[in-house]
Amino acid sequence: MTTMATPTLPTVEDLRTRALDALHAVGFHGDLGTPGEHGLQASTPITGEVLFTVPDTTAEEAERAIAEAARAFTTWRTTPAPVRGALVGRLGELLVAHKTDLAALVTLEAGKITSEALGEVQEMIDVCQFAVGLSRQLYGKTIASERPGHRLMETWHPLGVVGVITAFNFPVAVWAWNAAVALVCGDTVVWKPSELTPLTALACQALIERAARDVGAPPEVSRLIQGGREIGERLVDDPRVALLSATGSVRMGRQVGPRVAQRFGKVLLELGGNNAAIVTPSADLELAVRAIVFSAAGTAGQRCTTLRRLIVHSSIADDVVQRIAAAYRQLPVGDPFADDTLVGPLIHETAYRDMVRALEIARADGAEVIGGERRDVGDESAYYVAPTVVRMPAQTGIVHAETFAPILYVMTYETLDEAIAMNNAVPQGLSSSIFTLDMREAERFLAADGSDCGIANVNIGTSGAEIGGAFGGEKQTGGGRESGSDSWKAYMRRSTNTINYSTELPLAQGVHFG
Ligand code: UN1
Repeated sequence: MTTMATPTLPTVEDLRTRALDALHAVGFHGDLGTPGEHGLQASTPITGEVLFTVPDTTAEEAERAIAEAARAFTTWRTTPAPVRGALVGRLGELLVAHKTDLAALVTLEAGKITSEALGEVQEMIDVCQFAVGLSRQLYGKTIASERPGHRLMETWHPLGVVGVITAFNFPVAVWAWNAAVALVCGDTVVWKPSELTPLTALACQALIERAARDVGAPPEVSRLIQGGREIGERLVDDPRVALLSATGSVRMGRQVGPRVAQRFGKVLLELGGNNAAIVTPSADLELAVRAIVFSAAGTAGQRCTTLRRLIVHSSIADDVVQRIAAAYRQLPVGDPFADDTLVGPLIHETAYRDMVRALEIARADGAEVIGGERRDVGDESAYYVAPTVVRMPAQTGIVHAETFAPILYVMTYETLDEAIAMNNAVPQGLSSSIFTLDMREAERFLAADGSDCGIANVNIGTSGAEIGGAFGGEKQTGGGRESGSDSWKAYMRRSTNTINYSTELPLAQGVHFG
């Protein structure tokens, strides 16, 4: 027991009441079973207890959901895009009205502290607003034709049913990134959320159905299927699912990617990250440490974008480590609903075991481990840990793996080339940062021979991206891009059109035929 731990956790009755209040507020009035009944066990990492049982989707129901979405697509694709935007606009309004309800469910099921849970719902609102604007900006290009009296252009059309598989750690935002953009693009959506977060999924489904009713859109444009791997596999293998957007582990992506490719479906993969920040001697250390602590310890280290590796110039390494360790000692760990908590629980026992194992391997490799102990908060089935700084003699072994826990490995470098090489020397390629006040170093990091990641930042951490940019990463992260910029193109098909408005029939490339 430490002084920083929350002395008492809420009771399971408290948590059930919170969940029901939030679900009823968003308009969910379905049945929930009691713990232990057949179905998905909706548990909370706050106490490790099961709150309710959520019916899982049967094979027939999943088939019906995909069929309904496929049928709805036949009318949705020709509904004018700005009219489709109205549905997403209404969803955004409902999210504004129910921000705290949905955030409470995110805290309950994912264990996020309230501020981060609210931030996640804000991310949904942001992407809805972005998508509404996008609904009037699905532009194609007009291209100069080589033939007289001809026009060459590109038209973007809806793709079909988009299957969305999401992870526990962003249980609502990642659905919204996909659904908001897919829906304005004229696609319909079938969502398979993590089996760890079924209640937040029910709440989102209630909101999108309400939004559809309010604007007169067919509710079948967005369907929810809940269950384990077998239910997700239906989206993977069903030829009616034109695009499968899947967020999860590299292992999952390795299986899903080839299976969808086998049937010539499209995939959008958001897999693991192993994100690094370089801290150079010119860095504003006060700012850098604040950014590092949020990126490494926030969400208890359970974001894809979590900072996992710190590559510090040897001349400042001791100072940086001391500052981070001092900040970590001040971080309140405990009940994520409590106002002062900054680090909530790990999602489950397996996550805790993975963390313990990673630290054992690091120690065996000669690491110095600062922090990282389990915090006793009075409930043995909940897993609260102190964030840890792990000084590694070199970037070896376990540092190459993504462990979903608040572990920050620290390595030193001498030259910027070496630091960039270390940044890039892992199999994953999601996010990266450099802390420097030297513009040459910053530009070098962002250049073609700099960071190889999908996200490369200067003087901010690796996590907490805005929705306006395209989100995703390279290498084993899977190559997908979601949310802002021109990510919408992944949700549409491109048609190249050549129009001859002349009375002649010139052939391209100067070919004469008869
Ligand atoms: C994720 O961890 O799967 O950049 C998504 C961030 C958030 C999204 C993270 N906006 O940290």
